[in-house]
Amino acid sequence: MTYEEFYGSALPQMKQTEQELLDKISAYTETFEESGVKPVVYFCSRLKSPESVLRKCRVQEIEPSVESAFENLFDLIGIRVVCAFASDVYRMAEWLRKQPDIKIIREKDYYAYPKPNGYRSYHIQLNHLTSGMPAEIQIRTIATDFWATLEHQLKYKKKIPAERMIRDELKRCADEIASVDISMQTIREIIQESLGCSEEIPIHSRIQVNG
Ligand code: 0O2
Repeated sequence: MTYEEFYGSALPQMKQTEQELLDKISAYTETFEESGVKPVVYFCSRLKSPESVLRKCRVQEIEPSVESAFENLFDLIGIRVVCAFASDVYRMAEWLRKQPDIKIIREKDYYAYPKPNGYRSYHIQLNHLTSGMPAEIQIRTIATDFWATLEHQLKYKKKIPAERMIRDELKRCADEIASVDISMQTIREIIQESLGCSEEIPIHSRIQVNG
């Protein structure tokens, strides 16, 4: 099924909302240009594929239709922002909360409180007030994005006998990566302190390595 067939007349507005959110994030990154700091390494977006919507409807045991998807799912429009350091993730979330054309519906801090499989990311579900459309922004560090991208490729593979061992290994990798992420953040803070500028957002206390 094509996107046009599934989303019908809602598709142009979805694309416009997606673009407006991308433009906002682009404007955010530009505010740092003069300082030479690059808190956002890259960002991207996607409209949820019809197959993925129907799969999620099945999992959530809701009617598998576009109407029900718009009522129940917030990530039909999805933006992913990949940041350099952990503190950049929280700074970005704080900035989003201040935006007048966005109403935050729900925040899920899988960065500080990872999923049991080791997944770490900060999810913000919002309503774009100009279009009235829901969207989800996922914010993570480049380190946790590396893990999530590879794990996403692996998790839809067919069931295999060593599944348990692979799950444990992936979790171990996620925790090692999280540990490196914290070390990189610490190095950054030491450098900043020695230069006389410190982070405004204390994050160490919020992050669990072994979630
Ligand atoms: P796609 O691109 O949609 O086809 P949310 O309700 O969104 O805050 P929740 O409750 O975990 O988070 O929902 P869900 O549906 O499990 O996940 C939504 C999206 O979050 C996923 O989209 C992924 O992008 C990401 N995600 C959540 N959990 C994991 C995970 O364990 N591993 C990875 N790699 N990504 C995850 P879809 O549906 O996978 O893809």
